[in-house]
Amino acid sequence: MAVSTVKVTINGQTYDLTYNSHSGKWEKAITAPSVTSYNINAGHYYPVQIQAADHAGNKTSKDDRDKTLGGHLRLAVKETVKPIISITSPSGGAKLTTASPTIKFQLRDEANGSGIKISSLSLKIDGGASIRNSSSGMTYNAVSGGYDCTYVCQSALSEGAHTITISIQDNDGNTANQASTSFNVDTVPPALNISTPANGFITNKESCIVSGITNDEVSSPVTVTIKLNEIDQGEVNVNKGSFNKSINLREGSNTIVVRSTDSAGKYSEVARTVTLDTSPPVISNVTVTPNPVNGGQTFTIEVTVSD
Ligand SMILES: [Ca+2]
Ligand SMILES: [Ca+2]
Repeated sequence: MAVSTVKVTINGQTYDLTYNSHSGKWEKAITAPSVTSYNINAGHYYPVQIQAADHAGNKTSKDDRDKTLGGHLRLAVKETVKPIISITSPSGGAKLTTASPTIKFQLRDEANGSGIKISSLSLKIDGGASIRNSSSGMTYNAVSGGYDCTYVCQSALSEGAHTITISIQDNDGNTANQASTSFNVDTVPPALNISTPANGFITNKESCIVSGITNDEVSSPVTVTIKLNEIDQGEVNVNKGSFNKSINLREGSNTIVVRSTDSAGKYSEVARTVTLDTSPPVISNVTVTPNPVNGGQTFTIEVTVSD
């Protein structure tokens, strides 16, 4: 008997195949479904069903569960859209005051995509060994379209510049454009040396020069503030680390606090106590004994002075 029709059904669409007398086969060129098969079932394929009928009205069908032909009736369809990596923290150029920073990033695949393959995650610090989704310090939470991830650096980073790079693939093997961010670790406050005044300085001049040298290894330039008796003395110019500023002391004891702050926010402070004394000593009494004194003899002079 002769075959009358052969049909194929994929993803709810049925197509008629045509007989090719050269090959003796039934065939058709079919446009694949636009959506990846990754999430269709556990096997990640579209089931294909074949139905054949003869002129007598007998029908037979085969599908993906068939013991012999089932393996050929599974159509894998892949999408080709790269997933996207967004590093949300730290921002580029950030100055971090911890040596064990927290890196936050998002992994997203497109709508109806195959989804993020979290086991393909690779995070590198300064081009070092890959840190994986299963690595200590890494957490990842499933969200719509992908994952929100957090990595807490497990060993202290050195002072200075570092770069994080992150790679990921989706379940269909599309590799995201690598994401990276560079930042500085700065755990050390600026060096600060006060040249003048010396601590405990006593003067009769109201005007006092506060001068010194400061700098920071990682996060120069620094800013300097001077407080006199807890009152800020205004802008302090710092030129290549050197600064000097004239301030006006009050009579008596004065407290000067100089603070140098780097651009990471770490600071050093030095305090000086300075005394302004503009009152001359007072001579209140003088005695000369004996007076008169005989020539060539000793006399004693006693002066009472207070300050
Ligand atoms: Ca994709
Ligand atoms: Ca610093």
